[in-house]
Amino acid sequence: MRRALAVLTLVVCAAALAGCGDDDSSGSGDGKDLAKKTIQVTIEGDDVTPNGDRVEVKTGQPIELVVQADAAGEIHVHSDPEKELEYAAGTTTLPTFTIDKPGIVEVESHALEKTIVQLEVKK
Ligand SMILES: [Cu+2]
Repeated sequence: MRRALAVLTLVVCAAALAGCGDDDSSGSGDGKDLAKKTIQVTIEGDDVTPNGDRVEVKTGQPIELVVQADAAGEIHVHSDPEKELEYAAGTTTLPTFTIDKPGIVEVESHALEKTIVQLEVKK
């Protein structure tokens, strides 16, 4: 399972060059050495896992949502600016994003009216 996900991540990175392997880019330096935080999300009917759990991340840390769903839908990230990330039926690795401000950022499914995770963003 774990190995399969690692392979999947590599494939996605190869396909979407942006956002991956930018170690030598001239970024702000904030979050540069932070490991990517991958959050597995499962959506089946009206059930969402995780279901409102707190997940600690750091400002600037790359966050990746891997969604396994029985139907296509959309995830809403209450960051600033907000993000709407679409997923397909099956397994979808959503584009990696970062959050620059400390605070609580809710990740929701509006269609299901559920909070998936609350990102607890710390400096
Ligand atoms: Cu929302």
